Amino acid sequence: GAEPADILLLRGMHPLIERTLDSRFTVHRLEGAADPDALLSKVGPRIRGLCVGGAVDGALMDRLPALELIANFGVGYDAVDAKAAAQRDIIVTNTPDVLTDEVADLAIGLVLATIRRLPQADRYLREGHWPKAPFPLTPSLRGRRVGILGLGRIGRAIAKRLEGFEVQIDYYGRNRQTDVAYTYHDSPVGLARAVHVLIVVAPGGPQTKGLVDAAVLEALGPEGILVNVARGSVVDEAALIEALRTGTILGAGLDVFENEPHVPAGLIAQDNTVLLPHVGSASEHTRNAMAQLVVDNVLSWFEGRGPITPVAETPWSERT
Ligand code: 8YV
Repeated sequence: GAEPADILLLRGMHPLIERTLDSRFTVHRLEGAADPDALLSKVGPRIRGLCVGGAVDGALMDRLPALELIANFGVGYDAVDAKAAAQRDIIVTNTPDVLTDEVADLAIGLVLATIRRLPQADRYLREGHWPKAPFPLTPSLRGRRVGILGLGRIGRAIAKRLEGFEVQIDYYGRNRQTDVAYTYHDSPVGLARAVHVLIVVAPGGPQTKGLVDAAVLEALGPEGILVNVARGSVVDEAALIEALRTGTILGAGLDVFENEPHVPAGLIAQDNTVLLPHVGSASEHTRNAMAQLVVDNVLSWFEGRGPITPVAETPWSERT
C-alpha cells in the first residue's frame, strides 16, 4: 500500500531497533550526519516517527510538523516533554513492565552491596590485604527497616523481593495504596525517619526534583543507607555529598546521577558509596525486551492499531 513512513533516530539505538526499522521504514539518522541541522531541515517535514533514548523538547517537535509518535527506549520518560507532545497531538510511548524485575533485582543487589560493602571487600582482596587482616566488619540488613520512596511497578517488585529478606517495609508515595500491607508515610521525611535503608524509585521530572533533600537525609540518620535506582534529579546531589562526608548518613548506593555520565568527584572520593553507571535495566535479556517493545509500538502505530504502551500524558483512544 502506502509508502513506508519516515522515522528519525537522533542517536544509535539498540541493534534490534535499528535492524527492524531499516527493514520496514525509511530511517534517517542525525548522529554522524555531516550537517545534522541541515539534515533536520531537509527531512524534518516528512518525519512521522521518532525513536529516542534521550531528550526531546517542544522546539524539536516544532521542526517535525508531521510527527505522530515518539517511542522512548526506557520506562522513565522525564527527558521527553510529554505535555508538549500532547499539545501537538503526538503520542509518546515508553517501555514499562518488561524491565520491572531486572531493575528490582539490581536494586536489591545495590542494597546488599552498599550495606555489606561488597565492592570494598572485593578491592580489599585484590589489593592483597586479606592475608594481613580480615576485612572489617560491616553494617547489616538484619533487623533493619527498609523504606521505598515511590511504590509503583518497580517499587512493588522491590518490596516483594524484600519480603523474602524478612525486613519491615515502609513506603511513601503521593497516595496511600490500599492493597498493600506496608506501612505508609505521608512525607519523604516521615519515611526517612522510620527506616534505615531508603530506596528511591520515584519517577524523575519537575514533580520529584530534589524530593530527597538535606532534611530527608538528616531524618535518615547516621545509620542510614540511601539507594537510588530512579533518576539523579530526585536526590539533591550536593546535599547527599555533604551528608556522606559529614556522617549525617552512613552510605549510599547509586545507579543514577544528576548529570550523567558525569559523576561528581565528591561521590567518587567517598569510601562509603557504591557507584554504578546506570545499569538497572542493562542486561542483554532486558534490553532486548525493551527494544522489542519500542519496535512493537512503532509497528502497531504505523499499521493503524494504535500505540501499545502510551504514557499517561498522551492517552490513546481510537479516533473515529
Ligand atoms: C534507560 C532507564 O532508559 O528505563 C529507564 O527509565 O533509566 C533506562 O532503562 C536506558 O538507559 C536507556 O536509555
